[in-house]
Amino acid sequence: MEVLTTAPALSSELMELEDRYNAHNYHPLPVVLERGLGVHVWDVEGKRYYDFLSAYSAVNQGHCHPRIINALTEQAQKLTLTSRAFYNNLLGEYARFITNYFGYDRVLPMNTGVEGGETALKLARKWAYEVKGVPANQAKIIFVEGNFWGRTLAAISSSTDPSSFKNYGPYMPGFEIIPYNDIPALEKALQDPNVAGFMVEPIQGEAGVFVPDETYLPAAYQLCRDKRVLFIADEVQTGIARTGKLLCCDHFGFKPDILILGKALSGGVLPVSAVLTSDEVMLTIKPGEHGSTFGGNPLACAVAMEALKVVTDEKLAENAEKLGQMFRARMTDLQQKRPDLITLVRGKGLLNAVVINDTEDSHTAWDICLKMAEKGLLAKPTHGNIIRFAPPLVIDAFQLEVCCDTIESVFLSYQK
Ligand code: IF1
Repeated sequence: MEVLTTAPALSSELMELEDRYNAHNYHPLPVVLERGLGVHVWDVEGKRYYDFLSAYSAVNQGHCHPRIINALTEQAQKLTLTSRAFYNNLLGEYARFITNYFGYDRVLPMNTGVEGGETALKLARKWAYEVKGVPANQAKIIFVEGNFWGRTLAAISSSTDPSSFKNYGPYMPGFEIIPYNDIPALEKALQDPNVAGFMVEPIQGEAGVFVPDETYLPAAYQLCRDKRVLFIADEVQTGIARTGKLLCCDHFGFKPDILILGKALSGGVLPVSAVLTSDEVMLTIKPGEHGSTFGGNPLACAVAMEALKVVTDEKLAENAEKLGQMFRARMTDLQQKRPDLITLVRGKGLLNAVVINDTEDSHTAWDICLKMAEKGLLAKPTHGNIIRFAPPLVIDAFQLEVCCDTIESVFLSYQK
């Protein structure tokens, strides 16, 4: 990993320390952060940045939200973990709260987003065998090209990105991958009576904030209804108000059969994920047939309830909708000033991306992110030539204008 020669001593020293002793499974921007509050983070030299990545949409409520931190610290001094070998006093309250909040019969609490995905797929397979009547070990799951739902062997078995799956084989059987945003392809795949579920991100985050046609998701949902296939929405990144509604699927007026949440479910304070679905699906898993040491721990319950209350109380979805429109208007204006540099702007709510007019392997997007970092704004390219912009949803109009001015100044002065 190259380290900026101009990086201040302490940052350089800490980057080299991580480089020496940590796995090299990431290529971070050369910024060493040590504090965060709201829309801001500070590096070890005390420089302040606007955070336009939000830990991949895990800090929608802003860094270290006081109410969420308070919920964490209060519960942490009472009881953090019992395992599910015993009841605890918060899981029942949390389960009632979150199922009412999203409108589902039941929740299965897990920790990371990918565990949520794995849980959703196990539920879909079990439901297929025990309710739909699919023959043993014949259940199929349909995924779309460009999906990303984590790093486990099952998750990378459904990936079309070599950096996710290369040299990790053999892969999970029973997975079929079809083009995204393509209803005829889904119609064809659902001719197979053994299909248990269709798992899809309403907007593809990692692939580069791909927003499908407005008709795609509702049409896909209807096809699943017609063929008695479970529509599984991976809202780990698009959920929790990120796209201008509580759930991205809310833009299209249907409720997924299985909903997967993670990231901002805890406000970025600790790993909390959840799978929500109906009694018919959820109760196919019997005692001892699935679980996790930390799943449903009282600390996570306390934090997640407060994190969700903050989303409602601070009207974060409404703010994301309004400021997202402002942001895309500013970026579209910028695209017209620099059509040589910006191909297009796309997104929904405060999940947006600027596609750079260069090849995936070019360093243009990276260089632009380095220059934005120098000017106090943190963003990171995804897939080489796409820069994702996703600030915490607590950002206000003034701050957003200031950040758009920063982004504009970097793009207008950038020479390839
Ligand atoms: C990395 C980005 C990647 C997700 C969706 C499930 C998960 C994720 C839609 C799994 C996780 C993270 C993982 C992190 C980078 C980031 C990411 F899209 F957000 F940018 F990689 F694609 N569903 N996304 O986005 O959740 O198990 O990580 O809690 O692995 O590099 P997790």
